[in-house]
Amino acid sequence: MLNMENFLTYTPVQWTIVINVLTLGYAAMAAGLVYFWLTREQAAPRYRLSSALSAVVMASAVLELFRLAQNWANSFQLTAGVVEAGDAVFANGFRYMNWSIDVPVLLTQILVVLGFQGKRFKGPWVKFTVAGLLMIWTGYIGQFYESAGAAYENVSLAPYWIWGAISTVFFIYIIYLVWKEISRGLQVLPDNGARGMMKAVRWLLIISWCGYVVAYLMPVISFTAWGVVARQVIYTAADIVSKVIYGVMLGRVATLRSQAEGYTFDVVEEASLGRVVPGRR
Ligand code: RET
Repeated sequence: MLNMENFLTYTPVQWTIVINVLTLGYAAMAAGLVYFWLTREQAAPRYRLSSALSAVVMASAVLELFRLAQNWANSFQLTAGVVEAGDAVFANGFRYMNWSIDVPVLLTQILVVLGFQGKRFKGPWVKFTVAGLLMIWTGYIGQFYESAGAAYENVSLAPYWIWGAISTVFFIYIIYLVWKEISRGLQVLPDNGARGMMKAVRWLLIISWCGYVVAYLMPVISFTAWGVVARQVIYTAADIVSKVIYGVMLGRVATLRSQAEGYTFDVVEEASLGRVVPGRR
């Protein structure tokens, strides 16, 4: 069964807002990729994996969001002043496949920045990964039923609610774990801004992840063209906050922590070669 996007017609303005917002999405991820690559040495080697993980998230998101924007462009055609469904199918499922990579990686980043090692790392890592994948894949099944009732009159909306509810159980478990692990990790963070930043990360994660839930609910909130526009705007905002801004903040925690532990990053002029190289003191 198809996503609600396929059953509606759009004004040229609505269609354009969506393609523009989807483009902003992958442009922001490409910008993030450059940022995380260029700033990777600002943290001590021990915490540098955080930048690498952000870069992994960016690369997969650029590809997925680019594919999704093309999918939007190909799925509709302009006929007599309105944009209506064409031959291709528009599928938000691409997003869920991208989350299968990004959610475990984003959660792992917390453990890296908190400096957990050995069993202290592996225990929560396994829980984060398993719960994250189950949250996404159960929601993936549920979203196939989102147009039941509204577009498929004889199909029940029940599977949509049931799979959504199962997914929410895993979501609540993840939020509980995030809260618990960060609260424990806060004690080892220095008081030079790192601790405050990590507390902010906790809230940023919870609020931005709720955006994905609102997007899932959009077909029952408003099965309209403006509902589609709102959904793609919410997805994009949630993506930029939960991937890019989150990564920048965790990178900052890693840098502040590295500084408190005696690591400094400087740019030194190599006079003989006349070029600027990164150096460490
Ligand atoms: C679903 C289904 C409905 C119930 C819940 C959901 C939660 C989704 C979340 C997704 C987070 C994605 C992220 C992606 C970053 O790349 C699956 C929509 C609770 C929380 C952070």
